[in-house]
Amino acid sequence: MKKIASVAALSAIAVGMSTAAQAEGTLDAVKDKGFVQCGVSTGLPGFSNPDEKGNWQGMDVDVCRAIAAAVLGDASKVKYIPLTAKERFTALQSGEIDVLSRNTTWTQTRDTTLGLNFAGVNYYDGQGFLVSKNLGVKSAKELDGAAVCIQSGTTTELNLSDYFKLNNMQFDPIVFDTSDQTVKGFEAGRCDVLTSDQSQLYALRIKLADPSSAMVLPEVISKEPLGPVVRQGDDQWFNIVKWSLNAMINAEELGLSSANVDSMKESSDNPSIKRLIGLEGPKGEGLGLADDWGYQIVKQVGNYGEVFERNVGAGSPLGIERGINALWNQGGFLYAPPMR
Ligand SMILES: N[C@@H](CCC(=O)N[C@@H](CS)C(=O)NCC(=O)O)C(=O)O
Repeated sequence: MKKIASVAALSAIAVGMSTAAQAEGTLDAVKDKGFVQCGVSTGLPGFSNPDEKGNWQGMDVDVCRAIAAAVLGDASKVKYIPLTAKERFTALQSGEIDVLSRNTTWTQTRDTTLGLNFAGVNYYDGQGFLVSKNLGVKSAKELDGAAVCIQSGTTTELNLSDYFKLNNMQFDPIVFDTSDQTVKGFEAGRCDVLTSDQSQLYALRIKLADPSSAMVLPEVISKEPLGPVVRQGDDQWFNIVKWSLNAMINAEELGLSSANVDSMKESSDNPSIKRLIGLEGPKGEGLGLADDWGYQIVKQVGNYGEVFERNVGAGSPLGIERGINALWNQGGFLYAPPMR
């Protein structure tokens, strides 16, 4: 009952809000202020995390940067707003941010009852478990009675209780608000297990004082398609976010990268490439953007593969394989509609 009330309250905020962004449309509001306000996590390596100099980096950050490159011609024109899992949807509903790009799972409830729309998937994830090697556990099925460190306001919380119920097991939830607190709780021995999206387990593991003391169990207990979210009722902005992501995925499929986009612009005869960088085809008109919006994304941010490699792939401390996040024609799920 309590949950239903809180969802209703959030929807009421969504329906009742009248922010500047809403009145004039998010695109115009972003152009007027000169930057995109992007809701990110409070710090999650590989996805949205500030480096030593305070520069935000990660897969989700690169979605924000791509939108800024497409809309303003400058990927650096982003203001990052760190949000906990609990705060994130209200921040979007109230107009405090223009887009939420924060390892957020696309679910039916979130897509339909919060006044929000998911614009695509930038990382296919699934929930897993991290345990201390000392525990001597090899499978999640051996976790009956475990104390589990978990973050509030997440799908993780809901999946955990489904999984334990389905397997006739008990657990003791130890709930935190941020991932930093969750890792600290795990390290301090407040729980036997930490559960979250698998990608994040790798990210959190490298935050441990001794990463080799912990291991990720083999079970993946849920589907967590993560992607950027916008407010309902602003289709132009929804399209911009959706096609910024599609442009990165299509660029990889076409072999177009930040390194070769200039030479391709000079010499490529491939009509798909010419359309993506705005020399031919639909260009920017339908989106309300400059014709070179796709070129700016590829030049300044890169294609999806480049974004993946530098943030979470082999070239990063996380070292995650492409797996299901490979392109559709390379054994993965990534499939962007054609740009024509
Ligand atoms: N994908 C899940 C989980 C998202 C989530 O917030 N996970 C935590 C677990 S590590 C996190 O990212 N925390 C980052 C933070 O505290 O800002 C969801 O959308 O509910």
